[in-house]
Amino acid sequence: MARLTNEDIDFYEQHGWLMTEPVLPEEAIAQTLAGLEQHWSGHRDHRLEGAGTYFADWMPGDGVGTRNNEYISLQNELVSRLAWSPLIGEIAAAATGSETIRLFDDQIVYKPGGQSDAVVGWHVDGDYWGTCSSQNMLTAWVPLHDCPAELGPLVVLDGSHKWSHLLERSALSFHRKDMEGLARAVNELGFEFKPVTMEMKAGQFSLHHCRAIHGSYPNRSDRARIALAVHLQDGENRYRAATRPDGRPVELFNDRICRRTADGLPDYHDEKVFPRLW
Ligand SMILES: O=C(O)CCC(=O)C(=O)O
Ligand SMILES: [Fe+2]
Repeated sequence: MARLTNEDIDFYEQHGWLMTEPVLPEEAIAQTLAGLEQHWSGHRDHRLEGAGTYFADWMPGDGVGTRNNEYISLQNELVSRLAWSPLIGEIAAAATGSETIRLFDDQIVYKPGGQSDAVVGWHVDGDYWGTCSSQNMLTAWVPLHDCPAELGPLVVLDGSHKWSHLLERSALSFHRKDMEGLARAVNELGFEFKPVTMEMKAGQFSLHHCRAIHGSYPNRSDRARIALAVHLQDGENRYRAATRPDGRPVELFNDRICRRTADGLPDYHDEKVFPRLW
């Protein structure tokens, strides 16, 4: 299904997520894994200043927990081939009804086997993108191997893109460990708490809407669970100034490294930082 059917597009609109057929070539996945090994052995095709300070960049020696490497496609060309693939862009464009799709940023989430409590806490990607004008951004979640439930694949709360804004925001974070408390809060608001597990074969990927609540459970298997999350902007997205609850301005790492528009604002169409997939 390089292109989505109208049913797929309606499904995405109603549920806030979808899973593709196996469409990504084995070779692209193997190259991404090779790119990761290069990265973890210290190789950089392009060096990004600020690793570890402005963005997560797990390196050997940083501990045995979940590994998180952000902005990896800007640094490693093998990873960028998959992360920037027109195929992901075409499917994201069809789902969002946008003519263009650009990278916003990306990350590897590597969960070693044998975890008992290392979760990715429930969160909404859009909450990390306060400076984005669009409410139509999305993420492609790409497992780099077959990913049955025991490996702790991505879990999306069905339909939550329609009501996540009604929840107390502070209850949600990538780094929060309490997976159970949210069900109560959702039910109290009168919505159904319906987790959907993105169990997929290598070559498949899922999309989730930027307002969809998602997270993942521990990897209880004896193998690593490795996924590439490609965060994407639709054609409408622009920079807009935003402030945190404490009044400080929101500044994303993207804002530090991209060029400026004529009026001096971060340009989210800068091809060097936000390559166009579609
Ligand atoms: O890989 C995971 O478990 C979490 C990924 C995630 O938060 C995302 O794809 O937006
Ligand atoms: Fe996420």
